[in-house]
Amino acid sequence: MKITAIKVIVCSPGRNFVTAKVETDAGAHGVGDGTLNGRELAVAAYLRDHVVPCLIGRDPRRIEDIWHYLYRGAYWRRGPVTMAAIAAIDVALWDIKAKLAGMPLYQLLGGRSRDRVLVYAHGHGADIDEAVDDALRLRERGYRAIRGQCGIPGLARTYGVPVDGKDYEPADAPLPAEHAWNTGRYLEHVPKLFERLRSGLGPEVALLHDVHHRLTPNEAAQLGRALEPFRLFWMEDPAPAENQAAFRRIREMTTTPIAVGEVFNSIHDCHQLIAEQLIDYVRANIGHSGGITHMRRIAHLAELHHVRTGFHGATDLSPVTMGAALHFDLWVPNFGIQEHMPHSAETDVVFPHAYRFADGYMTPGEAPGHGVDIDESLAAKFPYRRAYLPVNRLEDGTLWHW
Ligand code: CS2
Ligand code: MG
Repeated sequence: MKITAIKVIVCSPGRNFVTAKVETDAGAHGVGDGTLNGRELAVAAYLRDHVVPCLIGRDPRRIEDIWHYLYRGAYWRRGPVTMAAIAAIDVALWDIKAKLAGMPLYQLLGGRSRDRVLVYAHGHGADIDEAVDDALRLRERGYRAIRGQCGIPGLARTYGVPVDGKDYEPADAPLPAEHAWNTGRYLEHVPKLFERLRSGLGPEVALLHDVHHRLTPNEAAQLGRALEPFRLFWMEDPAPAENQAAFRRIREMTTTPIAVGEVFNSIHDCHQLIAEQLIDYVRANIGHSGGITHMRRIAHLAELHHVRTGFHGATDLSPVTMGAALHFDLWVPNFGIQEHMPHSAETDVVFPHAYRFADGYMTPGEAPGHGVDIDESLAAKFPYRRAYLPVNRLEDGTLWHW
């Protein structure tokens, strides 16, 4: 059996996506997601120029060998562009293998460990009242886990809070917009939001919050302590994690659970965080961390140290990553939760998929493979547009973490 062609498709049905479609002489094709928000064309070029020519004629069933061929063979290991490109190929190959076996992917991984996948939704508002109303609406729609974000008085824009009826975090500016950040105001306000969310939603709803890397370890420890009375499911990305040992400070000071890892692309980015049990949830995901083959290693390492998965599932990961993630979530023994941020209607039609949401949970469907495809002719109607997320500056002009 041979790989006969690999198409690299870049489209923008609401936001940009990079998709690899691997074709074989056995009839079955597979689809993988290589989207890297704001750097999409770098992954597309990496795939087209450096990966596709090396794979034509190879046996698509040799997933492990192809993974190492692309990882070790590049000589230049790791990095978000390389690992997103490897993920796109890896997920497409798992899709093919499961289709050839006539099984949904979760069966090939080892079968179901659970019946359905708990997901969390994004609740937000310009102020606390709006955020609480939004969370109550999500609860009515069935969600049992809700992330809370709200505007901070004195700051024109805050991460996770959409304005002007736009989609959340649109990444729509042809050059990055600049926002202002003030840590003191943020630390003062967020505990008030969670006091209201906990009293408004009751004790059962799981509450989450994303700090988006903006605090120092000591400030993160302060926030974690202030949030303890509201029993969060997790506090996400409380500080930048390039320095993994820095999380010891946060860990020692607070019992609020910690989730980190949406910007990670390799097991080495989280090895110390996991091995020292400095976090509770690892957010590395299939699309950015080398596909199913590599994510399986991260999950197994995490299992040894009581760390559970909490896949990043923002809409800058395509429905292909969502489909593959839900199969993985249904199987992986140390599953924690899955982020669910519904895609736009245009994205959903370009990527027909078998997964479904009901009653606060998702299921990947029973279609052979990962159950997500791309409609190429429809995708061609949505050409790439350059689009960036914003950056942050402190009020004195210093560039900060966004
Ligand atoms: C976020 C992401 O979903 C999340 O938790 O942190 O929306 C993140 O900002 C984007 O994926 C960046 O591309
Ligand atoms: Mg996040």
